[in-house]
Amino acid sequence: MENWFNVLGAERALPSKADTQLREMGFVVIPGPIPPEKFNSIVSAYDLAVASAFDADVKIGSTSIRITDFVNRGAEFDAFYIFPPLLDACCRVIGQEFKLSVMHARTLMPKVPAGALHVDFARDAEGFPMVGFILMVDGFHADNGATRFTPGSHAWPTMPNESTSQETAGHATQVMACGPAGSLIVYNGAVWHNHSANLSEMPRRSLQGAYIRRTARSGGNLPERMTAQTLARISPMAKYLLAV
Ligand SMILES: O=C(O)CCC(=O)C(=O)O
Repeated sequence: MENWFNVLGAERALPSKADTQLREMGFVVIPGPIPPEKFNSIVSAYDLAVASAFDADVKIGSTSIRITDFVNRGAEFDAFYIFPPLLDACCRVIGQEFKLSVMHARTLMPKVPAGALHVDFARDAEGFPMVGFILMVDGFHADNGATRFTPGSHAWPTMPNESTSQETAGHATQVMACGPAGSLIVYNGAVWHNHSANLSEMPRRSLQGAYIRRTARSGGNLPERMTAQTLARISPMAKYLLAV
């Protein structure tokens, strides 16, 4: 069997400038795998997949709607979780064998406040346990809820104070991850982050996922949910990344 961790790590697909930013700031915005002229088909597929999801897979929160399991919602979404620069980032940040934990849609509703800063997975004795990615289905701008990050905070020993982090929405050290539709945010799961306020009248659509250590438990029972249709379509490398 192929040693995929070594294969992926050897490719060095993340440009060195992006690698430096990810290492120093804890996040980076890079062009995603689908070129702008073809991206409309992704937007249509997203809307269709969201509209046709069963209620059990839809979580409506106070600021956003989340729909689980985008591994099994169409071939259009396959390119995102096997994107070589993202996998290279996982090799570098996680530093050991990893797997996809979740991939879901998140639509931030119009006219909602910023979310409190948080970390997804704090650093531990083994290092950084998670790499997240956010595909901008709509362009992310300063006024439509772009993800906000506190640069360098993945290396801090402290955690964001959930009770005050809401007030830091406009703090000077905050950086908004903005970009045109199709851009991909890659971030270290230990960096302080959340969405900013969506002041616009429009929803902010995104596809989000997380890679974790291979020894950790996947979120959302990902291996159990795999459909025969998806398994017939995806590559051996994709199966390795999904741990199926
Ligand atoms: O939707 C966003 O901009 C932020 C997402 C986030 O904070 C998370 O998934 O942990």
